[in-house]
Amino acid sequence: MTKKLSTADLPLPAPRVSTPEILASEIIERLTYRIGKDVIVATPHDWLTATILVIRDRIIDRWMESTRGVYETGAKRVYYLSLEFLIGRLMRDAMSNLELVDEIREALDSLGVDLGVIAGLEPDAALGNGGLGRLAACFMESMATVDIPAYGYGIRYVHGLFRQQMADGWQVELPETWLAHGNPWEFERREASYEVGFGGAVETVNGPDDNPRYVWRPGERVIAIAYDTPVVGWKAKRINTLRLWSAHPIDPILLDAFNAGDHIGALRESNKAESLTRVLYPADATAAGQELRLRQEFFFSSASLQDILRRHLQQYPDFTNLADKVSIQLNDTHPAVSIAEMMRLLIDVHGYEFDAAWEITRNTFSYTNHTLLPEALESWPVPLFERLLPRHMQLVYAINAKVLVEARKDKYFSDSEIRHISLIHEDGERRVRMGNLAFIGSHSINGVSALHTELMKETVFSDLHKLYPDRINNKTNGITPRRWLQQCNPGLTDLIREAIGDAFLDDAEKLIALEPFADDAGFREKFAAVKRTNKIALANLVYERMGLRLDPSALFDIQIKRIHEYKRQLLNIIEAIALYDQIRSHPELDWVPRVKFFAGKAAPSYHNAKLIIKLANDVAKVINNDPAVRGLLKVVFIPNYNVSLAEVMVPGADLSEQISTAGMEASGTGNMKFALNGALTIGTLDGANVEMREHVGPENIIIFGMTAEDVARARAEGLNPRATIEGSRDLNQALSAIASGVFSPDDRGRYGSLIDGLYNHDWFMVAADFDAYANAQREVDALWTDTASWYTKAVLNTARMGWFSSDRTIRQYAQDIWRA
Ligand code: B1N
Repeated sequence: MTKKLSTADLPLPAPRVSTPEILASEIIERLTYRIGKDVIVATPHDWLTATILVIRDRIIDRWMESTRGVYETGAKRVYYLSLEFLIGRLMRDAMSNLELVDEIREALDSLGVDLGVIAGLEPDAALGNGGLGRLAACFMESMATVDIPAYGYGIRYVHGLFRQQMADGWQVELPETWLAHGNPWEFERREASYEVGFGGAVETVNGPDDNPRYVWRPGERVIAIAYDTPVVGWKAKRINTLRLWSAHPIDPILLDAFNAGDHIGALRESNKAESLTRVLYPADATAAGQELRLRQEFFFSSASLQDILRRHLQQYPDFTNLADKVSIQLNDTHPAVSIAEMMRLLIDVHGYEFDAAWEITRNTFSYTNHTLLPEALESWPVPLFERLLPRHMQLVYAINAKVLVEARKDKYFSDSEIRHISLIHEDGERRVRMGNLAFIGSHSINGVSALHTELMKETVFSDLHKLYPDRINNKTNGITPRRWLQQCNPGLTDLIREAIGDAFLDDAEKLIALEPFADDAGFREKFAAVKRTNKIALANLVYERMGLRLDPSALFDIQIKRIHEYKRQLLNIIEAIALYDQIRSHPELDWVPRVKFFAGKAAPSYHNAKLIIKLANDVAKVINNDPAVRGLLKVVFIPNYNVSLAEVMVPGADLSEQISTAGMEASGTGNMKFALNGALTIGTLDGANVEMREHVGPENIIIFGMTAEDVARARAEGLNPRATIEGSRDLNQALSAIASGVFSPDDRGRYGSLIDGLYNHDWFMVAADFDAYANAQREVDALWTDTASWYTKAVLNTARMGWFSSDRTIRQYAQDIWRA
């Protein structure tokens, strides 16, 4: 028998010292004893792994301290449930937040290893599609930074977002294999494993006649195994945990089948279980309606909730205080089935009555909505939901009954209002509405920018908002300034430190002290020099990857984000063509040299998005090779956009394109990254652009085009895009060129349908906004020519963007929603 020891009795490991000499000797130690390699035969990858292991050891002590601290103080824990975490690389983030970058670089230098080279070998953890997943990653870092005990819960996909390759300008998707060399950041926790069921039936067990109890007997079961990754906050004040679930079979091999000679059949169960967490759905801002997706959602929701409840019971006798000790934030509706699973666990497993369970559930959960696009609102066919989750289906009906009776009897809601509030969509095929479930089961529902939150109240959730007027609130998104300024732009960071000291590193809003430097010509020149260095780095990347030479003194104009019609890459490309025509017709004018950069992935099944990528490449080929352009305009589509590429492109931008159809981009977060790094924004009054204008000042951002209200009105009244096109010479000419095959001589009809869409309905207001956009671009040209005034604005953007730190966002969640 071993005696139970408290940590006070235990000898703790000696704190690690981090001089370059000690770090170097530890790296050799890891290389030898963990990896089993001699220095002479070590590959760059071995050096990377050895270095990560040394950094990791410096995280672990504080990680355990952080976890211990929560137990001892009884502090509230926040759980962030997200089907996506778009993390990118971790090594530089960890080194930088531990403040060890210089020491490690020196240690590696002494071993003849280049930190930059091995850092470039670390694969991106691309467990997300775009903004929603990247927001989850920024939030994890900020929760550690502002000292909130938090756990992220998600799925450990074997294959993250696909790798994008170009084949003759078309997107081709290849599997992504971030785990190929192992993952030194994660810890497998075999002891933290749970059963998750699917299918089967619900049995009634004896209870009093008026209160029967139910148990779910699933027909299939899989095991969820936890993998933990430490999340280091700024200066390593706190280390939180990202816990990702992997699915495994209960019986890896069906012995009966195996022994009967059916060797493949014996693995069927195993393959089925493991396929659950094999791949991330590549859908951004669209609902992925397949059964496997619902299985993924329930799998990680159930495992996470079982884990959360188990942890609670280690500390408290029951769940009456759950909402005081636990907040669960749902990142969109992807984990919304958690609400039904919480009810099942409380009622069926822990014996709570329905009303008590409902009270606990609603007080514990909160929900963030990230989009109003109808195609992104998740709903599941009732027969599918019922077959996969029969007990949850019962609970959804029970919750619905409770809410609809309340709406009808107490609040006299009309039939139409009741129809909108119901958890079951009834027009045509009956479906379970996950947004309504998330709303009804939460005490807080937030949007991600001021405009988006107002539109939520007026559109998708107007009736629910009327029923529960106190629930909707706004939490404007943010970005972590560690990754998106300090780490990706060390040159600018050093320049700012020289000017205003280090306070902004702890509090991004202190960047405001930079304001007076906007008028200091000497400072502006240094700012411009840093920008130029970053542009050269980006130009070098383009040359190395694509063999294309770019002039770093040209205006670098960048649009990077998922390819989606509402984001209007097409508007940008059409404007490039119009500019191309003008440059050729007016060689006598002083055109501003410009490079238009694009990067981004299209959902593999999104036909028009893939066509837009091909068009960008077709247009690039023509413009870049036309001698009449005299190098004044280049168009570049950089393949395989990911977090690491963004970290090079964002610091190298002069102009940031944020040109979505107003009312359609919930917030955007790329917009914030560019402005923080001193790019000017050309954008619509959409998402967080609206608040950026308020912060940086309307004279320091270029806003154009229709407002959300204009768009709503135009759609309601119907508009005449053909007349608009015919009324705009430049637009008309550019569209005719595309439609007639000027850019696709090998297939002249390639873009016929894309352009027809503009003539026929122009749903995204590309034609409607074209002239305003083109005029705004010429305004940008004029500004660029006045270098002093350009950089005054650029500096003011950096100085005034501190509010968009995700630390601010997280503090607001903590104060208003989590009360943590
Ligand atoms: O979430 C970001 C916002 O900044 C963007 O404006 C918004 O478009 C993005 C289904 C989504 N909304 N919805 C998704 C992602 C994956 C999926 O399967 C929907 N992504 C957003 C952060 O708030």
